Amino acid sequence: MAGNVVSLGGLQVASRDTLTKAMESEGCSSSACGSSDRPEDMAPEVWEKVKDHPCYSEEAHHYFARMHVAVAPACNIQCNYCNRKYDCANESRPGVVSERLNPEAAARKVIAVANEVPQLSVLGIAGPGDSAYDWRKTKATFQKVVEQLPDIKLCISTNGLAMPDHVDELLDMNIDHVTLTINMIDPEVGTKIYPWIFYDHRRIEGLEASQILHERQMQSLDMLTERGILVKVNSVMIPGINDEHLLEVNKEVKKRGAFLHNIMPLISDSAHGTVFGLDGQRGPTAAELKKLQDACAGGANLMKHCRQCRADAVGLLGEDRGQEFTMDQVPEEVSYDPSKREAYKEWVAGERQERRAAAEEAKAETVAAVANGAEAMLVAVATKGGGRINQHFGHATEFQIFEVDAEGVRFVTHRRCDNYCVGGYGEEDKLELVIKTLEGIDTILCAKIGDCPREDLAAAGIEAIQNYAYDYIETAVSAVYRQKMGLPETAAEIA
Ligand code: CLF
Ligand code: SF4
Repeated sequence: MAGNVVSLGGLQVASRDTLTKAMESEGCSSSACGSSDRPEDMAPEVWEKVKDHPCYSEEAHHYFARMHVAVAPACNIQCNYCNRKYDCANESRPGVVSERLNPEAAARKVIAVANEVPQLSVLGIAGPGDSAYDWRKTKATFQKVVEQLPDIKLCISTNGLAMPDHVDELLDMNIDHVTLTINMIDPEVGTKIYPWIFYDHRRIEGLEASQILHERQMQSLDMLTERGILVKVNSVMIPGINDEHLLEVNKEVKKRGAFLHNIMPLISDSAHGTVFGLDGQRGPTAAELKKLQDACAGGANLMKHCRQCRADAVGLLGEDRGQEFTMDQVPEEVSYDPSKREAYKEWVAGERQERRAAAEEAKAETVAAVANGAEAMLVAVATKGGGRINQHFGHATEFQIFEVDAEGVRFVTHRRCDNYCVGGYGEEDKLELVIKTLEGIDTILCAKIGDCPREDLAAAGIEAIQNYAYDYIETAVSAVYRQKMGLPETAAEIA
């Protein structure tokens, strides 16, 4: 690496400020989160494992990217929300098909991405079937990748049925992160989700299938946590089937040492051809999901920044650069050049300190200013990553939602919407969709917005503000809140 010079997609930059600007222009489309996951909240060895993992650390997902390679097509169970034509819906957006790869091609692709995407820190295998059942391919892929890229974190997602057979190999391979999909701890509930499993060389149906699956999932969780492997539990929230039951799941996985619990909404569509889709089983509303998440307070820590990505996703969470790296674009011969990733890591180390300090300051100022009590407010933010307000309103495909009140500023969720701005001009119907998506939101912070959409938003009761362009999110949210609530705005006024 030559000094601090970094090239992001061909753009040469030389300092942290310049690199910040580079992220702004290079499409680091991430999003913001705010719950507590700072180094002081956990043991140093755990922080070491999560600090650069975009799914395990909300803070890290501002800065770091994951990529998935779809190398594991076989699966040993049937979920009613899955159609085998598509990818494993346990950790992928349902109805999406990925480019299936053999381990050799996958390793080439990973190296090509590492050369171009400096934010890359994690390689995950999340399908298209089950990574632990199709273990031979999963393992071969990881082995080939670490030969060239020893510092990449390895991560798998599995339904857990085959996991106990491979836990010790995970340790040998330095795999620190495993996602288990656990939708029930009561096999009776499981019968409504899983029609059959394939286990011990036979197909098993009904209650027995769910009983075995449950036992193996609990065994997996225990074995992994006993060995210090960080387990994230994914649960698909299915209204009327396991929605209330997930509270019990949350308590149980906490008891057994899960690091995070990610409650994902069922995405159900008859076009996907799944049992649930064809039966008209609906997914939860945003309000139902939030209610369940709120009810889980005090249980296992919740992940709220999941994007239900594809089994071949590439990039920061919330962006998908997979189409830039299809195999026809990956060279036959590729060798790893560490310079971009190393320079980027160096930059992030300083930048995240600054951002953390800014967020702490914003929190302290908000808490001090609001001591006399004030209502909570929801603020939507358009961001491309780095914890800053750095996206044009018209380019946002999702908004980060922050809540601010007497407790400070915190990320609560994200809301997806279609891309309002197509080819540089706005489309009225898409703006209507954005307005609908932002129901209940008082203010939007973005880097820039045109007069027309600003007026339409105002007519819907939403104020769009661009004065805080490129500021840290928490700092800006706190300032807007104090302004709107008529609270002291400067440290001197607060004192
Ligand atoms: Fe992939 Fe999953 Fe590893 Fe992340 S995704 S295998 S833990 S590297 Fe992340 Fe994507 Fe949500 Fe998964 S946002 S679907 S939680
Ligand atoms: Fe589909 Fe994944 Fe369930 Fe297997 S584990 S049936 S691939 S959703």
